[in-house]
Amino acid sequence: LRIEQELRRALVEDELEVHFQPQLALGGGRVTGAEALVRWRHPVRGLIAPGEFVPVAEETGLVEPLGRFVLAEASRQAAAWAAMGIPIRVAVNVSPLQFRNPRFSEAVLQTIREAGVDPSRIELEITESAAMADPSHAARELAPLRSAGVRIAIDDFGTGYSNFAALTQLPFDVLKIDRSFVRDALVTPGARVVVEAVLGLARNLDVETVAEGVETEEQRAFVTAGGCTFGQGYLFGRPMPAEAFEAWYANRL
Ligand code: G
Ligand code: G
Ligand code: MN
Ligand code: NA
Repeated sequence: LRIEQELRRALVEDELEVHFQPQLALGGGRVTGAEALVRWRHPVRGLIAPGEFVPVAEETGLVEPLGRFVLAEASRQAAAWAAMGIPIRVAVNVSPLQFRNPRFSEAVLQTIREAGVDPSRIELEITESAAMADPSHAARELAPLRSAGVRIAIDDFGTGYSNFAALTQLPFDVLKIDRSFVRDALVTPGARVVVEAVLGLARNLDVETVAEGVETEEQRAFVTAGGCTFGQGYLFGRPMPAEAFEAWYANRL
């Protein structure tokens, strides 16, 4: 209960902040995007990771304002970066609960419009399990977003139970291979098979791929050889505040 009240206060008093983790084209190494990851700058406890408070937000009806805050902040940042000569996309996580809203796409498009960002700079990450919980709802909500130019990524792919027939009916642009498979790909045959299968599926569906959690040169080489489009992970860069991201970006040029 206490954490719920504190989270309400955090939303009002600007204690939440958004960090950005780089995404690179595996062929060539160009920085193409960043994933927005929320953190709570708690006055006493310091920086709190989303795993500790996003579930609380989901249980207490705070996930709507939280999601709106992160999307608005990510949109504002993407527009500012484009104006500064950092022309990258920003990917935003969507809570499964938020996605269930029958007005989801409407609300998202309104926030993006208010931020004045080109919708093609925004990518929404819907988890595989949220997308597959109700494939016809997912198709209905994703279509207008995609028509407006927003990119759609399926997050944590490989961890859910995909109905492949339904998946092929979904309008999306990119599959994000869950980091557990990338981590284990060079260790366990099962994980390697999953990574190769997802890359093959994406190729056949003509969608792009992001390998998450790339930590080593060997993992980078493995997913690159398999034809993965983008990489994200500590090997390239950790999630960083916007100003640190700008310094990191400038350093690479
Ligand atoms: O940021 P971290 O590396 O600790 O992220 C942990 C988890 O929290 C990830 O699964 C990520 O998808 C989730 N997460 C991070 N930021 C957000 C957010 O803004 N909204 C939602 N719903 N989940 C987020
Ligand atoms: O579930 P989601 O895809 O949104 O996950 C993003 C999470 O993955 C964030 O918590 C981020 O900090 C974490 N992450 C990103 N890169 C790496 C990495 O290379 N290794 C590990 N262990 N975690 C990572
Ligand atoms: Mn994500
Ligand atoms: Na993921």
